[in-house]
Amino acid sequence: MDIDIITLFPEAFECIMKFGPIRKAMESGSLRVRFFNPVDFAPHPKQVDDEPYGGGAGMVMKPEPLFRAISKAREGFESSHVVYLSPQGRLLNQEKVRELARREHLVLISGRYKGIDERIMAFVDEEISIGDYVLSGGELPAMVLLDAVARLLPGAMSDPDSWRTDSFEDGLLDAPYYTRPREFMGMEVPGVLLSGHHEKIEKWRRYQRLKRTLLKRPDLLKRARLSEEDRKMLEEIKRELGMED
Ligand code: 4GT
Repeated sequence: MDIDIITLFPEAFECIMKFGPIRKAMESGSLRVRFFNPVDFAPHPKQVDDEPYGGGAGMVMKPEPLFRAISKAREGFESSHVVYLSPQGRLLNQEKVRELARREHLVLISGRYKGIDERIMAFVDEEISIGDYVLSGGELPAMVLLDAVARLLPGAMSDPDSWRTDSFEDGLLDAPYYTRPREFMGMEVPGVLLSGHHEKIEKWRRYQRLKRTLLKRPDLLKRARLSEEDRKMLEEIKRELGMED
């Protein structure tokens, strides 16, 4: 897929392009990333921001350079999905990430200052937020989205099956993990993980995922894909924890 990023600070993305899933997806040919700087689309004197109408503190990104950058990015694509990263957007989750990863072309707009001129929203398909907090620019949110999408593309992961057990893949949190040594500061690795009994290990992991989700993010259980066996296990966990309702 193709991801184009509209930003005043393309250099900010350098560190994440050098390693990890984004680099791997690019090397394997499943991801192309380009940058469009509104400064390059601004007429003289290359002004990309201006004072807000109505007054008030801070500057606003001017519409023309943004529009011209979006139009340039869209050239040659049949369908482009334009995303503006902003605190006003819908919260990003793994379901949305999966949906975006299926697109042919994403255009991500990273804002600065107080944000972009509202009239640019006429050319935006979707507004996405990465959480309920304010950042000084949309670059970090675009990097978060880029990383989350890239790791789902073919060739991005050294172990391509690894995503199957990710948190959220079926709406549950991930199970706990342990590695060597068997005993650390008096704490033992759960015996079942050393048993070599695959069925028991899978069952233990499922149990742990359900228990963790119930305790840490019960809100997720409402939307999780649960089998009949999962529901039974969940009832058992609630009984053990004295959480019967
Ligand atoms: C937070 C988020 C975001 C910002 C978020 C426009 C100028 C918005 C600064 C930008 N802060 N962008 N996407 N929570 N700040 O996703």
